[in-house]
Amino acid sequence: MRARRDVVVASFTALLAAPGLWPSVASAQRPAAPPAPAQAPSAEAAPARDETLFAAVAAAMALVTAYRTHGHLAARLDPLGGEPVGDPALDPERREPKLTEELQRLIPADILGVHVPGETLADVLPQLHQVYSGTSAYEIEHIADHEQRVWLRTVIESRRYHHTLGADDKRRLLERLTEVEGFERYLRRAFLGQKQFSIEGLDAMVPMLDEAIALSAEEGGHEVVLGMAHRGRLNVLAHVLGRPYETILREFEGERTLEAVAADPEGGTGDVKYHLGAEGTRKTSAGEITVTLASNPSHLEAVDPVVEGRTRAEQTDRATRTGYVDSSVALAVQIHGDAAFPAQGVVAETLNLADLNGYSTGGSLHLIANNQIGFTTEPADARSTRYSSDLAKGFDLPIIHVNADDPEAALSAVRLAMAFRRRFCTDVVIDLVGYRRHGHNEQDEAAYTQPLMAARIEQQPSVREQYAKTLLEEGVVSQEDLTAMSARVDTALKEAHERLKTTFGQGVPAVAYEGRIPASTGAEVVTAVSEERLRSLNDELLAVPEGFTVNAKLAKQLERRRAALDQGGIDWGQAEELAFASLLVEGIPVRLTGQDTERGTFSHRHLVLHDAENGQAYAPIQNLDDATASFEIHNSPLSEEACLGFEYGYSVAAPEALVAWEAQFGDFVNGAQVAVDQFIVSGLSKWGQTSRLTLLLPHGYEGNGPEHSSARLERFLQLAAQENIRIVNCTTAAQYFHLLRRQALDPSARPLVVMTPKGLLRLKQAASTLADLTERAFLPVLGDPGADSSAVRRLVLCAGKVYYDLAGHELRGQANAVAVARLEQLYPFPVVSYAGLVRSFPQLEEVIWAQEEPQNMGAWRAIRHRLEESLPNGVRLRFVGRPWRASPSEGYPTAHLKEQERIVREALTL
Ligand SMILES: Cc1ncc(C[n+]2csc(CCOP(=O)(O)OP(=O)(O)O)c2C)c(N)n1
Repeated sequence: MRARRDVVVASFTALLAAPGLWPSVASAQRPAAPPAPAQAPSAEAAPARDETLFAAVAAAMALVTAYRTHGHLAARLDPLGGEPVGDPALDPERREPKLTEELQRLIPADILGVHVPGETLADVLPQLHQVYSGTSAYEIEHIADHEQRVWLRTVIESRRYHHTLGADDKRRLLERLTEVEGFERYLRRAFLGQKQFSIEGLDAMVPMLDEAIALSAEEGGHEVVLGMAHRGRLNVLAHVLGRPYETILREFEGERTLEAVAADPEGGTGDVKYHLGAEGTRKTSAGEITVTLASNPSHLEAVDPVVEGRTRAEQTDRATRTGYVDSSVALAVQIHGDAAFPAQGVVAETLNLADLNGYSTGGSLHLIANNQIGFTTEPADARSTRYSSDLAKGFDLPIIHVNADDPEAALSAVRLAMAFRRRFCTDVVIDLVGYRRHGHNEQDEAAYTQPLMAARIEQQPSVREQYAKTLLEEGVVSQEDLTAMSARVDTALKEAHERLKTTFGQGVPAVAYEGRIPASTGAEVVTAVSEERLRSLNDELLAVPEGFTVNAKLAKQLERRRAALDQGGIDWGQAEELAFASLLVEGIPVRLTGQDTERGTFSHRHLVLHDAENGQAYAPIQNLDDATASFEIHNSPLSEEACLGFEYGYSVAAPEALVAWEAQFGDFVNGAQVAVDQFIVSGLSKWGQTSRLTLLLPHGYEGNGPEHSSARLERFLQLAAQENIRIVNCTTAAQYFHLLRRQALDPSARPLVVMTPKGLLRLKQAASTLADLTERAFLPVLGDPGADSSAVRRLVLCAGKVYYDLAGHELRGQANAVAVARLEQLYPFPVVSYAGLVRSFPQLEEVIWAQEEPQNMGAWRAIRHRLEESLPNGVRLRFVGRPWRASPSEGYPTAHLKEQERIVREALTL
């Protein structure tokens, strides 16, 4: 050990002597270095002074590293004056040797590799303190990428993005803060006690968003997509989106007078004012840019993936083969709550999407609106980490903390964040540390639970007041300017309010609501495709480039797809790819994602092939000669909520595209229940927002246990109303083909839930012929063509795979008086087709609804009244299926088989 240390000492003293190593240090200060010894001297022989110097420089370097790594612990981030915890590593006196001022003056800055100005450690130390422990602070040293770390250190220490504002910019900033504060104060005065979720304490957020938007426009962006919860949302709507004051005041008036109630989508419920989305156009020096605030449910952070999906859709050129993504054209901005960010799992799920091929938006800006409280819960009870932002460290993201009462520093934080994004296409987090001036909302009393904090806040001048004082002292504004500024804001609000009042009684224009969905496809949607086109697409889908080696086993399976067009046996995977391909040549883009979706969980799809020799991927469907639209296909990460939310966002922003998400097994979709409940099924009613998002939910009662059987059909049926979604369980490949095409081509867009099968993927009886694709359309009800209508006394109606269990059972041949039919579309319920089916059996005595699910699950409870409504007098309706159960199916295959047999026998036995 000792010998090694000696060598180090020797080489360091040699370094000290090297010419040019101390260029910026006056020779008087320069320590006299001994000539480099030819051989390493023993420790005893080395001059003690050099050893001290060596150790001092090492300590100085460690001190610099400590500032970079832990400087944030000493930063003045809390506007309420909370003392930073500090860190002993930042104290030069606690270093070994003590870095006294005298010693500090001996250590040249050059060898420390810092970018702050100064010649010695004594000069740079205060600068480092100001940079890393001022009203901004940085966490960057956890980042694994060396280039990013070095870049960040350089720009942070050289303050490249820390602009000092000119007088005009300062006045503009003060004006903005005056508007922000004036708006909140006016609302509170005019609508005492109504919820506004005031921004006060985090007012800087609005000019920060202004800055991000302006920078995005400068970089050539044409869209900024924002997602945020309640806090400060009205202020953002008014000032960032430019929604006229009147429209927001109308919402407040609507709470006390029906006269002013804003129009909801026809027949919809509407939503509270702090959930509504909006779109605005901002003029910037670089031109106009669209700003979209995504509609948002109460469920905190649920909007995060939606924002990402919307942004990705904006960035994607769907006229290219694979959907070329240009992340400079749109920026995603997610505003988080400090309690929600570390605690809601969807945040982590969404962060995990950031760098994935199928999901990246080239870096999102995250702004934690950190008011140091979550409702009444304090950080100590809200998270196990020091900062709200710590989760982001695991994703290697830079984190900028900034004191919300230093608005200029807050703008600098945005400039740095945007520069980082531009350079590295990576997410950045800004933790804006402020406070909450009032209770959680305007009906709460903060002093009940946080008496000390509330008392402290009462003493705290607002950021506008503080900034106005600074600008007064700097001579940038006069007292008269300040008075005029406030008066201007107040007058604008009063005038808007007066104008609004004059419109009361005139009615409010209704929000347009899209047409109702026809239960059947209707004449205008042609889903059949010509034989010629299908043949040529089929050939192209089976073609691979010269030299590409398809796995031999797979090649045999794929070859069957060639023969299937002539011999029949078009299976699910083939019908699906033909449907997609036919859409692409008609100019309809398709995006398909899900867990292991490229191959298909059940190895039935194989849209992406992998060269057996070199592993390279090739997707024939992305290379169709006549395709004029993109086909995006991606295996998703193992997330349901973020992935489904993302696709919802994408589908809303790309209404022309068929966007499909596939669950691994349909049952797992309930991991995304928030996305289903809060966006997919209710978005139309709440916000007038819908899409043609398609959920593929593979499942099957096949003895694989309660988590692989049902896909929870009942959940979707319970949520279906006012024709908000479509729910289908189709039983042939051709039905699936027509369904997909209808979903893409139907002029009235709605989300579609497809209860896709597992067992039917390869079942011969479920396969189709070419004629089924060239001639027919999707049929919501499939009758029983083999039945003798006049003999039928019982109609067994079912949905999905159980049909084949019934149709193929040994009892079926003996049950002449029984017809077995299929309800392929469960919602909207095909009233006319069902009534026609029932009427086609004149001797009918009973209808049995046969399902595999327990009686409290599946379709029964949702469609029972529909089944009854069309029954002729005297015809009974009966349920056959599993009894009421707390879990969807048996865990043991033998128990499953027994139960399955019982259901089929009961349904078929007269
Ligand atoms: C998923 C979810 N759980 C609970 C709530 C109820 N809730 C509304 S706001 C809030 C506190 C949020 O605190 P924070 O994230 O810090 O945002 P702030 O309100 O302080 O701006 C809670 C618990 C909710 N809206 N969503």
